[in-house]
Order: sequence, then structure tokens, then C-alpha cells
Amino acid sequence: MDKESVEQLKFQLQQWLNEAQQLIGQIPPAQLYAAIGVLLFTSFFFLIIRLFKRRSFNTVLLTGLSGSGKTVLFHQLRDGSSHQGSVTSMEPNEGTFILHSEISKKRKVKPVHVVDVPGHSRLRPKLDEYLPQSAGIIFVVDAVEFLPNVRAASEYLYDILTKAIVVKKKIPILLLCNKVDKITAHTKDFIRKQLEKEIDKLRASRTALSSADISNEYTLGTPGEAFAFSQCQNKVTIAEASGLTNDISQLEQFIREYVRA
Ligand SMILES: Nc1nc2c(ncn2[C@@H]2O[C@H](COP(=O)(O)OP(=O)(O)OP(=O)(O)O)[C@@H](O)[C@H]2O)c(=O)[nH]1
Ligand SMILES: [Mg+2]
Repeated sequence: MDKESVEQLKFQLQQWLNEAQQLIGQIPPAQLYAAIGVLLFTSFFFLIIRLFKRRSFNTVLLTGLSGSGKTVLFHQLRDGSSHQGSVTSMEPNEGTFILHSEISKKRKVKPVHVVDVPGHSRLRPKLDEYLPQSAGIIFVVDAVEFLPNVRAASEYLYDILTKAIVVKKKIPILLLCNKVDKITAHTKDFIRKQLEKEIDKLRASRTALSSADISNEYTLGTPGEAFAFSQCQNKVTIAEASGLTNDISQLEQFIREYVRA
């Protein structure tokens, strides 16, 4: 670019600037301020929307003791069939998909990120990796082999309910009584009451352990009252399912309540 064309460009720019100044001068100040106000307001509005959007997570976690049926449920949610459910999982199963029952729907639905965290105690810490972005936790309970495992299930549930992130973010929890296809399955009311009773006992013993054990950062329930899930800060609901016979509508309902389609 030679010197002349630079000069020309400068001149042109100066002219445009003058014109713009004149134009702005012609606008009444009130109108100008209003325009700036609207501009600021809309940018602010979009910023807020973006922030909220980022907060709406689509991860749900399947947790619970080994053998409760998480992997079968995972496959039912994804494929509508129960294959690969009979071996103990050695690592988390995860996938982002549209629920199988929603595939035929005409309108577009938001995919769900489902993580099946194995119940083996060595693999449970994996749960912590997924908690920060989870929209809900499904705690699967074997409704048939319930009584022999009530203590272990309550301990695991107690650990989840007292995790700082679960309490602070008020992550909703679904207690899912699975295997109701079997006539020997216990009712969800019975299971809820037994879990509450067992957690009440745990609370007493763990509080007595004193502050030396700080792995559980929050105390559960209302002091001086028998423990009930209704005392939890986060919403705890109870439902039934049978992964084997694909009776999972209550589970899907919970998922869609917290991961909007
Ligand atoms: N009757 C009945 N059996 C079921 C049902 N769901 C799972 N099972 C059986 O329970 C056993 C364990 O199921 P899994 O899905 O592998 O259990 P899991 O919770 O993934 O276990 P881990 O991976 O060890 O944590 C399998 O033999 C399943 O066939 C059900 O709804 N009804
Ligand atoms: Mg499994």
C-alpha cells in the first residue's frame, strides 16, 4: 500500500466518523440511552440463559449393591433388552442415548447420560467422579434378597446421603425396588421402613464414633427424631421396577423429571 492510498483511507474514515457523529447528535439523548439500555439488558439476559443452560446436567447414576440389577436396568434403558446382566461389572458402564422407549417419538428428545457404577466396594469411589455433574441418583435395591442385605445397602445409602456434594446440591435420589416380577419381592413400603430403621441405627453409631471419622461430612435427619427419608434436604422418592421384564416406567419417569426431554 503506498502513501497516497493510506492518506485516502484515512480521509474516508474521518468522513465516516463525522457522519456517524452527526447522526448520533440528531438522536434525542433519551432515545439513545434507551437503546443502550435495551442492548445491555439483552446481553445480560442471554448471559443468564447460558449460565442456566450449563447447569442443567443430563447425567443420572445407577448405584446400589452388587447383584441388585443395575446393569440389566442400564441395558433396558438403552436397548429395551436385558442382555449382559448376569456377570458382576468390573468397571462403570456408561452411555449417552435417547431412552429406548422414546425412540419412536416424533419430536426430538434430549439424550440422557446414564452411568452404571458397579456395586463392588472397591469400585464405589468411582461414584465421586460423576457426582458433580449428576442430575439424579438411582439407588437400586434387590427387593427379593432384601433382608440379608439390608445392613450393607443401608451403609452404602448412608454414605451417599451424607456426601457433601449430594447434600449441598440437593441431588434427588430414587430408591428403586427392583425384581418385583418375583412374587417373593418385598413391597416398597416395607423396604423404605426397613432402610429408615437401619439408617437410624447407623446414625446413632456413627455419631458416637465422634468427629474422628470425618469422611461423612453431614449428619442425617432431624436430631432427636427417628430417621425418615422425608427429613433429608434432597428429595428422596421410592419406586418399583423389574429390569428383567422391562417394567421400568417409574424409573424412566424419574429420569425425565430431572433430565428434561
Ligand atoms: N428376577 C429378576 N432378576 C433380575 C432382575 N434384574 C436383574 N436380575 C438378576 O440379578 C442378577 C444381577 O444383575 P446385574 O444387573 O448384573 O446386577 P448389578 O447391580 O449390575 O451388579 P454389579 O455389576 O455386581 O454391581 C442377574 O442374574 C440378573 O439376571 C429383575 O428385575 N428380576
Ligand atoms: Mg453390573
